[in-house]
Amino acid sequence: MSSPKIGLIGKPNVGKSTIFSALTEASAEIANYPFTTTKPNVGITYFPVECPHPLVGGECNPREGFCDSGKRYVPITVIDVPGLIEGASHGKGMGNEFLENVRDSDAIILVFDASGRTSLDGSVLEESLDLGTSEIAMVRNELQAWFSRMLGNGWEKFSRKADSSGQPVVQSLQEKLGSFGITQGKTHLILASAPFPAKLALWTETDFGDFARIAFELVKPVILVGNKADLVDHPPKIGEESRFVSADFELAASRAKKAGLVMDADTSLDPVGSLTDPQKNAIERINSVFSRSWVKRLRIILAEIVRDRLRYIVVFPVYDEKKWTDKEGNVLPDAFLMEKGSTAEDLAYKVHSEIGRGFIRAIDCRTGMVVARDHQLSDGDVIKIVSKA
Ligand SMILES: Nc1nc2c(ncn2[C@@H]2O[C@H](COP(=O)(O)OP(=O)(O)OP(=O)(O)O)[C@@H](O)[C@H]2O)c(=O)[nH]1
Ligand SMILES: [Mg+2]
Repeated sequence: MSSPKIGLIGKPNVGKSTIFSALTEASAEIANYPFTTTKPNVGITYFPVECPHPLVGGECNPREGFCDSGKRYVPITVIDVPGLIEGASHGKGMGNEFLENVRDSDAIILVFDASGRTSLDGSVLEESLDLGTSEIAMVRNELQAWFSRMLGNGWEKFSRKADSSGQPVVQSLQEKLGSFGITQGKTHLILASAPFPAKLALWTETDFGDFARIAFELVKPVILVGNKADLVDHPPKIGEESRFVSADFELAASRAKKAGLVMDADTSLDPVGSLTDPQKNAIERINSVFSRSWVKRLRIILAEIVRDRLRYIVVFPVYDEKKWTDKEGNVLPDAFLMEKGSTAEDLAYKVHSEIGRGFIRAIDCRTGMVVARDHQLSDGDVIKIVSKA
């Protein structure tokens, strides 16, 4: 099953790999110089949702992720991309290749340095410079320029064929956009947001650029995260919505939790048992950063991305509508994150394209009611699909 994907991008040395390591169990190389990461790191983080298993008694048997104290932890893939510099979209610093790794990301976290202690190419600065706005603009430009170039690649031949085929523009564009994880519905949304020429052969660089800009606004959200908040007393002003974190301290917190030294609540760490003085001091320092009103925890940001920006709900497909199991008797084996507004038929296709094609009806297992293919799913639904397949 393909889990949602979130890509981490930003200039070198801002702490992308530190965020990656704090979010996932994977270890990535972290160091205080640019281009530490030379190959993308891919790892899994988990998003907690309410598990409905108490309603059928016993435990559940997740195929992916796990269940703990009534919370089902649904996997999300995180991709840590090597640092991007100006010109990356044209291949500078291998940027082109790196950006390929976020091609089908559902959302992108643009990490910038909130402390202003790294230059645009990632070298460490002696004094703090207010670079937030320019580094965000640089990374965003590179991302959009890369997407726009990918879109425009081989356009002449593509557009000639598409225009003469007589099929709707959305459908033709799908050939190009499918690999970016952009569905037809989303393409519609982008096309409706600006006056794109009806004939594809008339599209120019400006149209590719507009399409890319709108794509990253509407369907592949870019979330700004300012890191190294521990190094400054106030958040920098960057003139648009942003969240601030301290990945170093997040990583320390996740290690302390793993070592059983603390319980990790939303804003603070509570020591467990008796700790040494250095351990107590370290926890105090971490708590003093996490308690700042403008500093956010990574997992809260993750929840905001999944719930508010991607607008995902969780749906549990099952085979047996009474026992909520698959054919082998596993209770609630799957938990899918799907966009709000998804239908019973969308779920059928997500389970398997054959199941989707053979869709007959679905059953809402919580109520026992039969629902039609265009029935919109709700958060926490347990659904049986009846299919010819
Ligand atoms: N003070 C402070 N330092 C941090 C924080 N996060 C990361 N760092 C430090 O910043 C340096 C770069 O961190 P990395 O995670 O390797 O940065 P990166 O963005 O992955 O860098 P590249 O792979 O070179 O693009 C390391 O020395 C980290 O320890 C933070 O929240 N606070
Ligand atoms: Mg790195």
